[in-house]
Amino acid sequence: MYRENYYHSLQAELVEMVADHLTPVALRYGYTDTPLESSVKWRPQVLLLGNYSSGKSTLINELLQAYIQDTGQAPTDDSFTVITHDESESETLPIRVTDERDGKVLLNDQEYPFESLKKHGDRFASHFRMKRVNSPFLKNLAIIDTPGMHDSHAERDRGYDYLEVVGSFVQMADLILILFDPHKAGTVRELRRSIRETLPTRTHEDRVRFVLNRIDECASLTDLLRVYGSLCWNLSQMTGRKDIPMVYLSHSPHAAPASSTESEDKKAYLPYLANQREELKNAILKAPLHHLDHLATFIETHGGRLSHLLEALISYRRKFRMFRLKNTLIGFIVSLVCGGGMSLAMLTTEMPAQIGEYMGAAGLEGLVHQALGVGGVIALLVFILWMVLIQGLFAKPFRRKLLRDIDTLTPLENQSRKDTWESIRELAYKYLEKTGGRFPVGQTKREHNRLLEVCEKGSREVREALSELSNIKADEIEEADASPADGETLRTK
Ligand SMILES: Nc1nc2c(ncn2[C@@H]2O[C@H](COP(=O)(O)OP(=O)(O)OP(=O)(O)O)[C@@H](O)[C@H]2O)c(=O)[nH]1
Ligand SMILES: [Mg+2]
Repeated sequence: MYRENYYHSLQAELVEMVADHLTPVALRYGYTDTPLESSVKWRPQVLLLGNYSSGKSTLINELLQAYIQDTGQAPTDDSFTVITHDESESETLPIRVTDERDGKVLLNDQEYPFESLKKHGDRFASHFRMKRVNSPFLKNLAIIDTPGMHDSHAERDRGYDYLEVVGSFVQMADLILILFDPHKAGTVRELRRSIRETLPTRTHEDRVRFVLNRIDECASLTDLLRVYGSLCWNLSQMTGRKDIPMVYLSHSPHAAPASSTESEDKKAYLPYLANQREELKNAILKAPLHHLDHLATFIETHGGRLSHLLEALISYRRKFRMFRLKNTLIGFIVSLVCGGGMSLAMLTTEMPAQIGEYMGAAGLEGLVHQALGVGGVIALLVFILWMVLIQGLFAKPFRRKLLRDIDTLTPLENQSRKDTWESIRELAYKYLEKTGGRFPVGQTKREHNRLLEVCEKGSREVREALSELSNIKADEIEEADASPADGETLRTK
């Protein structure tokens, strides 16, 4: 209970951190259209991806201990189904689907984090749904079943951009299981593209688990090793990693057809591998911890990007201020030269004639004053003219040049700076173009300082709280049944 309370309190504070410090900045500078916290405020999500008939739905039914998702050898399901807990229904009743909601409702309900998926259109909405189930397994997490991936499908067949949709779910998910089966161990085109193009850009490796499912269908241990080797080779091609990722070997004892004694003998290896299904279940049950980790990374990533964006905007204004300062100085010198030139011209043309008329010292002094006065007025006029016309005339090409060389606004000394800049470069350009570079820079500086503070101090303390949480053992659960007071979990807010 203590652990659970600690978890919920930490999650609430992280979401609050996003809502209070990141979202207002993100909305103001066009970084997002919807509040950032809307995609992370919900419960932990486990996403199941894989080729068709790899056993995704069978695994879900096994976890929930009820037939919730349809299964079958042919491609069975072409929907994204969110399966979540129904707290209102007693868990003592038989496990079943207690409530179903269609995509249109889900995409418009603020309670859920799917608002940002509206961009995928109506065809996607009609392939999106939610099932609420009274299974205790779902108490702290939601599972998302997805349409199996194919070789034959082109994007237009589905009516929506499948890879984009998968990308959006991948971004939201706290744990992603990718299932393969021995018949198509990493050879399905859509799955290859998802792993190659979608996963690396939208998530972190530690949130992805690879599963070779249906291993009971390998004819022998040799066959299994051959399939495993070929899957690892395909994975290394898709992920670009040299090391072999951990692959769970799993099968569903309930789904396997009754086999003949001869093939049973060949599969004598199976009992040694059966426990990996258990490990898989345990990994899924740890999704809440991944969720907190995901939230912390979410804050670091988006906070880092936003502060980089603000830094570039402030640098733009600094460069422009330097330009104006230089230009003002030049204008000042030019007006001094003009005024001085005028005074000199007056003195040199008037003085010889006046001296010829034997002017007195007072007359000479008056002439000098007059020349200086006229020179001063001329200097002032030239300066005003310079500031109003010439400054404006030079400012436009300077602003255009700054936008053209937008990469010079920020130092890109390492790969991580290059990556964050790449993700907000376009945004910085659009914002500067839209505002013409005129925005309240004082406010931007304050926001930038606050973001740095939240991201650096906040993320350090979040990590500390996370490691504290993972150290709380199950047997301590009962010891302290008290929730930490609000604001105690994290010191920074
Ligand atoms: N032998 C064996 N059969 C399995 C196993 N897991 C699932 N199956 C069978 O494989 C078929 C496909 O399983 P599903 O769970 O429907 O697969 P899916 O990945 O959900 O397929 P789509 O919804 O079409 O993407 C079903 O007939 C299952 O009974 C397994 O571990 N071993
Ligand atoms: Mg299915």
